[in-house]
Amino acid sequence: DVQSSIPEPQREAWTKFAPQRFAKAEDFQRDAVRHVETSLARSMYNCDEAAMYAGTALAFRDRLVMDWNKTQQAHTFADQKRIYYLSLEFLMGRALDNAMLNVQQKDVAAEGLSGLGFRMEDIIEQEHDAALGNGGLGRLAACFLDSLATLNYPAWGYGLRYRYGIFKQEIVDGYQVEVPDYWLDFNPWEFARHDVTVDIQFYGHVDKWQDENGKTKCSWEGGEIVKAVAFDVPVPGYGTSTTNNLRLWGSKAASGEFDFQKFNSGEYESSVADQQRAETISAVLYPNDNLERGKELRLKQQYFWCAASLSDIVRRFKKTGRAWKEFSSQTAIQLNDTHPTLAIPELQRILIDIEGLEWDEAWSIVHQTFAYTNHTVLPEALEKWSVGLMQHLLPRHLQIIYEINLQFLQYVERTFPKDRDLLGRVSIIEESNPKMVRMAFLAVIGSHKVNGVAELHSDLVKTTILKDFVKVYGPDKFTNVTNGITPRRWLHQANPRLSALIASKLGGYDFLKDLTLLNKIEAHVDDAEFRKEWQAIKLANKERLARHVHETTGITLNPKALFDIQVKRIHEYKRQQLNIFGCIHRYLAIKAMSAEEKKKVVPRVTIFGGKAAPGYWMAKTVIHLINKVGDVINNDPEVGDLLKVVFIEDYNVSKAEFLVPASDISEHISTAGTEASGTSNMKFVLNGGLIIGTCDGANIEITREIGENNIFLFGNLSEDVEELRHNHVFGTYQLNESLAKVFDQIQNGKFGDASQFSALVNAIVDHGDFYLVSDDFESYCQTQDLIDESYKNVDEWTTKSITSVARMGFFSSDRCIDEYAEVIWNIEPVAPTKTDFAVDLA
Ligand code: B1H
Ligand code: IMP
Repeated sequence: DVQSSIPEPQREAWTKFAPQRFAKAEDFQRDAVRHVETSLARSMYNCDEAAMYAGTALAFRDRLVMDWNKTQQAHTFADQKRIYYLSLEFLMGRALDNAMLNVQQKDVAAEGLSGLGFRMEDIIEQEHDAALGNGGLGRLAACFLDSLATLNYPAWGYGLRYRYGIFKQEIVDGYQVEVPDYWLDFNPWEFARHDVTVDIQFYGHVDKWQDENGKTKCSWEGGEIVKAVAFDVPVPGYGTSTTNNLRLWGSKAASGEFDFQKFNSGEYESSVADQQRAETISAVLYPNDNLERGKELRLKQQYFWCAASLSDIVRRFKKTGRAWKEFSSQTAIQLNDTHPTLAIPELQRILIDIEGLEWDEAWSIVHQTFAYTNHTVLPEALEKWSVGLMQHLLPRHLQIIYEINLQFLQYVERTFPKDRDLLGRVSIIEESNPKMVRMAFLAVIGSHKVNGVAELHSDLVKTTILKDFVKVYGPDKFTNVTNGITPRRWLHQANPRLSALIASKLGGYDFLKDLTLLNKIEAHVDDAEFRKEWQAIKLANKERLARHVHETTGITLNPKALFDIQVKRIHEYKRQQLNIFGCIHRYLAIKAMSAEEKKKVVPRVTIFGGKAAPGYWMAKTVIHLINKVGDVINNDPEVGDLLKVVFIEDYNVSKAEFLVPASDISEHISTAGTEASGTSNMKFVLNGGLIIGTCDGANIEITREIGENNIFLFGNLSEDVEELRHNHVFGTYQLNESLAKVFDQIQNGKFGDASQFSALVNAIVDHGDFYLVSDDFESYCQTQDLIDESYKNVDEWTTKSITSVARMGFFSSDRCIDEYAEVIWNIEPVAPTKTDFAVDLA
């Protein structure tokens, strides 16, 4: 066998010279200094913070890589079923802090850095975020990778190596301006595998012929080839040596660097054109959240990434020498939304056209292998591709999709012979002009399980967009896995002082691996010292945020004020407009107050942050309004400390890490039934903030866990939405009175040129108020008043805060991944190797 094929003396040398764990600060210093000198060619005379970040990252990378190699070997030897998580987005954020904490060597490094004249916080700040995602969907994928490694599952992520992640947002005169995010200048966390490449085909045509047995065969011929190159990123688990792999594909021209013939004949520009065309595929992340826009380059990205990943997965399976019928008991592939749905016809194509399996045998392997997670029921986000575009780009796949559809529809017809309309409703092909391929339907048909991401959402999936498929397949194919978040990044890393306080009461950090242990802090809810420290931590986190706001905007915040935060992508369904209208309402109320009345007001700071998709004009208008309202309120001497409105530029994962611990209240106020889950709601509560929210997404389960006394719910319910919308269009609907006064101010030019904001107002007044802002406004404002009252009672507030944190154990992504592993993937962990390298195993 492979293991015993290495002779003993070689084995000894490898073991002896492999990098060791840092036993003391000096060990860390030795490696960091060596890397600054030899990897960067710098010296102590020009070692700035950026250089010391690089030295630190490389010193830790050495440890990670040792564990990574061992893990990959162990997983290969274990020969167990693996899970492959296909996601077009991985919103990883920074890696160094996470790596230091996961291998439990941050203290040693901090001491070492201080001896070298640097502060840990400054070094961590040097790192560029890996922002290969839009929002919740991409960050969920990142939390899942953390949990998969922590729980020792044999798992790989597959994604695209975008040269440009989500754009950087600048606010200029109150408007969003997008700046490209080139993040690869120095990225110590990726390993280019120039030897791991896959040729990916596009366009061309399909040849049909009869083989020697008279069987009809198809092959995809011609077109163009682009090369996929693997870039691997190590993903360390917490307190385990397991370090999994995230493989990101970069694109480059298949035919070497550029066309020498053209170059030599003087056509310099066109000689590089092919190369540039190829590299364009992985150049940039599409910046849309919950919105689909049928662009050819996006479809190319999707196929490029699916085909490269499947080729890699199939290659790895074939190395085991197993029979094809074992493929799905060795391989689980999770589709993160419909973006990787082309993997379904691609695997079918590989099996029938290349490996020579029969259709039925291949299809049973395919649909046993895949499972599909739906993340949205918003119609504008459901992917459809025109048949014409697919015919042009992927002619063989379109044929296979038609065949899948035919067989499916024949089955439906046999099973429900009387329901003729059903066929049209469940067909993968929408008979519109132009005809469209409905990717969600293909994903459902090609998967053995379909899940939503919170209970209400999973119910809505079954009763709305996939209702007919429940009829066809029965309810068991559909399930719920409520989202979760990693407590390593979102508590331990983001809020180290709170994590330490909890650890002091629980006798250690075991809760970071089993978050349900948090419930034990409820026993300390009356402990005066504990409560004092709890409050002091929140205040310190708010002071840190206030310093950031002062440094970046010049606005002075009172850290004792109630900090109210809404940070997430800007979207009409998330209703930042409701929040900013609420701020104007509050402002008008303060302006109307006597000096005596003002004394009773709870000072409030309302903080917004988030990006609008560059082409989403209404969302950009919301950003503009927030900034203009902030200008007026923040500079009104009659208001002073009582209200501040701040927009934080360029919200990203790293900013979330210091915003989340600084909230008293956070807002999760989507129109009921529109937010599939939300995950920042979980992050805020885990850090001792309370929530104002609608009965939507995971808010409902958070309420069930923490108790309805500990959350501020308001607004209409999802079952009422349809009728309310109908009333706007056909009923005798009256605009809410307070909201009408807010609109008067906007229209009078109080916040600058009124015409700039008319679309926002008209959407509510004239165009049916689809997101029901007016319907929920009264209830929203009343609930905000209730929050003020509650905040005045510091003791009561602190009790709510502690109790809520204690009851958040359910929302760990570890629980979530264990559910996927058991219910959907049927995979088991692989025991971590005992190594001398990074982590001491108990
Ligand atoms: C979510 C998306 C999404 N749902 C299309 N859908 C995209 C759809 O680039 N696109 O075309 C990008 C993203 N993102 C979010 O997923 C939900 O809105 C959240 O409620 C949920 O918490 C999150 C994770 O499940
Ligand atoms: P792949 O599955 O061929 O892509 O290999 C991924 C990783 O698994 C390699 O980098 C090795 O660390 C490990 N690996 C691959 N093949 C073997 C093997 O035969 N024995 C032990 N480890 C292996």
